[in-house]
Amino acid sequence: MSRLALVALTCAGVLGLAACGPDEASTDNSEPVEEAPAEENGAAEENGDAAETADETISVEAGDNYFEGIPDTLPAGTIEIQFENVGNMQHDIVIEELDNMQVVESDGGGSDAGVVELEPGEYTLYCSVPGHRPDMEETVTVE
Ligand SMILES: [Cu+2]
Repeated sequence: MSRLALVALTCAGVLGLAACGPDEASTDNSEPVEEAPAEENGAAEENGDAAETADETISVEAGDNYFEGIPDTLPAGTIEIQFENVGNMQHDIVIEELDNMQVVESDGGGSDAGVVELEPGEYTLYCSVPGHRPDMEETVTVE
């Protein structure tokens, strides 16, 4: 798609057609501010919609009984967890250091998403379903 087409789409969608006369469309250099952030977001975040408020989005898979996809380190800020439970049992992710806050939870075969604010430090993420924690516990360093 051409740059002009992108500008036109952006204007039509966000500002309305009235704001997009021939003047603005032809002065390409005067309005790069409007479209640049949108393009950067699209490139940097895999899930455009969900990522709008999150600094980082991670995808975690849970099974019977394991976690996959919880990173060793995360940047401080707003973290979105997209949770997919491919097991048969219920699983969740609870953060011990945040008063055992449950961020996501799902029955077997389901999914969930949750957002959590993390300051720098060490966090223990685990599944709070009785008996699961020994196999489902990960330490994450937030920096
Ligand atoms: Cu579990």
